[in-house]
Amino acid sequence: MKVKQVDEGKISKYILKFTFEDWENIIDSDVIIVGAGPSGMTAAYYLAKAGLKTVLFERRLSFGGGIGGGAMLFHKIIIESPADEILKELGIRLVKAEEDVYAVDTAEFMAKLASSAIDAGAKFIHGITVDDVIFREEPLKVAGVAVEWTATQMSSLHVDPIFISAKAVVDATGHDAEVISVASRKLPELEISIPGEKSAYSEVAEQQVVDGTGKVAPGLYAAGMAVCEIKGLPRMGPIFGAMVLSGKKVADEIINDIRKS
Ligand code: 48F
Repeated sequence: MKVKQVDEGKISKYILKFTFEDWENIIDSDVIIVGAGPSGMTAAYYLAKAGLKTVLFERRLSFGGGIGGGAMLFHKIIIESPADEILKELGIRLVKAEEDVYAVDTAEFMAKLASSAIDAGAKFIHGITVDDVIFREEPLKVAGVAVEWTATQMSSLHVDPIFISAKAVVDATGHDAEVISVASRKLPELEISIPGEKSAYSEVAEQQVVDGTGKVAPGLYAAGMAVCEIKGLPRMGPIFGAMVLSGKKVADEIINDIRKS
């Protein structure tokens, strides 16, 4: 076997060339999703599948958010109907625990959800933290986000971000609802109040998260555990049906809103 010789200069040149091609393309996106947890990746899958230019920014260098940790590091999570239909669509194997209740391997769930969203056309970029939104007046709306390298944030260096525009921004950042929290604090005119998440009550929390998913302000949407934080709902622990159903619901609402506009 003869291995093609590529020198360091070319390696660097191609990395920069194709990275900047991607960045130029995403600078004006249809949808920005913040967070590669179960709700964000499910939303990315359905949005990209509908043909929308979808970029997902993830603070960490990995996929999955809270999936990988399973339940107290045990490598299974629970899925209930009708979320099992979404997992089956993505080729994720389920083991039946009882009628309409299944156990799923965390590694398979993360990997196949990420790969389905990427195959559908969503662009995932890791190591990026979203630390603010862009807004417009008349009409008042969220029009994108400010992004910074996570490494720069961790260093506390004073570095300005760059901005990415979009018709819709999805906060899928999990328990802290980071994007909506910053918008609520810096843009009181959006009138977003944040009561904070409640302690666990799994039986009711799943339905309430799905019901509460959607638009928070013009251009700004909530999915997954961010919904609990901004609506004062209980947490539910390692049952994830509502996370994927929330991701699908927010995607459907955005597809509808963008097609109407
Ligand atoms: O926390 P996470 O998995 O969010 P989710 O989709 O799912 C929640 C469940 O995992 C679990 C649960 C279910 O019962 O309680 O916790 O709501 O994933 C959120 C992702 O967002 C990233 C973070 O690293 C994680 O991977 N993230 C958080 N803040 C930012 C961010 C930010 N400001 N910029 C970029 N990424």
